[in-house]
Amino acid sequence: MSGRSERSIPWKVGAASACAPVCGDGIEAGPEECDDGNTTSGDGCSSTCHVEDDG
Ligand SMILES: [Ca+2]
Repeated sequence: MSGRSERSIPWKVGAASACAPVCGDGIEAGPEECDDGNTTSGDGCSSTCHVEDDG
């Protein structure tokens, strides 16, 4: 039997959004204290992804 060619596995590493600490993407990473998926202040997690004291 033949015809079996080597196939390179397409490792897609182009999208770095899952690793990069982007405030508002819902992923708490890097310097972010929180990330609730938005960049709205006043809801407990500020626009810069710092925990807000709702007091
Ligand atoms: Ca927020």
